[in-house]
Amino acid sequence: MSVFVSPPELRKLCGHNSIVGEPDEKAASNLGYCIFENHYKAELVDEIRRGAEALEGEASSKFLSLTHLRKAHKRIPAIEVLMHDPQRLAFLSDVAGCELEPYPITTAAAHINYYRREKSTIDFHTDGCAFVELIPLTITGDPPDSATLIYNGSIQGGLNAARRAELFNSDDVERIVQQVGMSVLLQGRRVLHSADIQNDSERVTLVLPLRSKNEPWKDDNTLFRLLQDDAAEDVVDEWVKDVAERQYPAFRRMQASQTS
Ligand SMILES: O=C(O)CCC(=O)C(=O)O
Ligand SMILES: [Fe+2]
Repeated sequence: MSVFVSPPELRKLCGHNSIVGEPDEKAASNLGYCIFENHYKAELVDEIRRGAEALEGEASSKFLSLTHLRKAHKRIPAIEVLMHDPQRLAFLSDVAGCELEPYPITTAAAHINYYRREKSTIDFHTDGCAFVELIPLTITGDPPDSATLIYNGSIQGGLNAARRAELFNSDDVERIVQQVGMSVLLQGRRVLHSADIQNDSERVTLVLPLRSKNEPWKDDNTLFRLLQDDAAEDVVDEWVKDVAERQYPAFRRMQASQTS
């Protein structure tokens, strides 16, 4: 990143919202979403864009009707560079209001979503990981028009409305218009959301999951959920190790600090 904007200043420059309603103890912070100019190096993003185009044939569609390429950082080395950029992580942590780290489960640590004409984008859902950074790589259309849809209400209420097919046109849905060069940081685990394309638009997006370093148990990626996308041999050992060696010890430390 070439420019660093401090979060209070950033909040003046960009859309920013907090999780609405009652205090949410399951959330890792009170950020709902924030949209901001990302200033990532053009050469790095170009390399990622070229890799994403070249690998589209290998994307698969299983869970949530989403066509995506998983563990994209293992296929496109430039993604790995961006994921671990300390300046990026410091900036996103400030925006989120808690220290963030890249998501540690390889199959779920970076993916590329392909939204193509006449294909579904992604069903309304909450994420398994606590936060995602959405980085659009290409948006085409006449004029280009693609958005992340955020339901401004309870997750269960939104899911019930989605089941009745009432959600896409609801006044309770906020439309965050995506633009290349901008990122959206979203606490997608605690906010019901989806994606939309209009005017024959198409969008290819790099999705970089993150979580709270201090509260890694705030994570909804059960093994059951991961198995809806991943083969057992690709995910079981890493998931068990993470829960046993990171998530649970961190939870116990938090409990101990509350009783001492
Ligand atoms: O691309 C978007 O607008 C949303 C993507 C998303 O929700 C996801 O990948 O989990
Ligand atoms: Fe999501």
